[in-house]
Amino acid sequence: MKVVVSGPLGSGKSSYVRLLDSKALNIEAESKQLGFKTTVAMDMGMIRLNGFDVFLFGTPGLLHFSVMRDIVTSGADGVIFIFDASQPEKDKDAIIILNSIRKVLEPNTPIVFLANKQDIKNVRSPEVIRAQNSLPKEAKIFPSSTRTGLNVRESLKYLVNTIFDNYSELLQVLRTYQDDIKGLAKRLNKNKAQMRDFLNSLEIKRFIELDRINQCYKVREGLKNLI
Ligand SMILES: Nc1nc2c(ncn2[C@@H]2O[C@H](COP(=O)(O)OP(=O)(O)OP(=O)(O)O)[C@@H](O)[C@H]2O)c(=O)[nH]1
Ligand SMILES: [Mg+2]
Repeated sequence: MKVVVSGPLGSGKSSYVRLLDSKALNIEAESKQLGFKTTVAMDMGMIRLNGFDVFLFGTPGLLHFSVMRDIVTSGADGVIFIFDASQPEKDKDAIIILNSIRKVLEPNTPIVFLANKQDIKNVRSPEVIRAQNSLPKEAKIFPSSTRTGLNVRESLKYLVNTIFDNYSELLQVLRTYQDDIKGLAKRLNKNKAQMRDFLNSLEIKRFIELDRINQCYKVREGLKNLI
């Protein structure tokens, strides 16, 4: 499963990925203009939840890295979107980035928001960020700190559970047809080429294990809601 961590410059995306995977890779560079290090390509990390691999990809924060942001975002199963609660002036860029990644995401891809840097005194609460950015009332916004770890794991678990809930109906169908790919194709109304792409993408997401020789697959164990 692919989770993308996005948000404006310096909001804490790389810190989020690094907290969940201490071996995470960050392709960053010192910016002469900014005077500090910024992600120029992406962050990459991996975390195992219930024996299930979740791949974390952090996007670059600079507005003009939009091509790279779109590449990193493509194919995401869910998004953690980080607002910098300490710097309202970054919200304008945040919304530009949010709108641009939404164009790349499949419709209904879940997005969980963070109101980050809550370790700093008097920063904005999730409700203030919701109001100031017209986020829908049903959007989940965690108060977080990628410095202390507040709600870092919790927000990822919440997102992964939402992704599982969205897939649960499909997973049920997949379990029924494990030894009958033709039956599955009929049920889903897909032709041979569509089935190949579909099963390959489920394998990449680690939802199934494909047995190409025997033309069957197995839904992986551990695909359940996280506690
Ligand atoms: N106080 C505080 N500082 C934070 C927190 N998270 C990150 N920072 C600081 O904010 C700066 C940027 O953090 P990064 O994790 O690199 O942010 P980023 O979103 O990856 O930044 P870009 O890749 O440049 O867009 C660093 O100096 C961090 O130490 C937080 O929760 N609280
Ligand atoms: Mg970064």
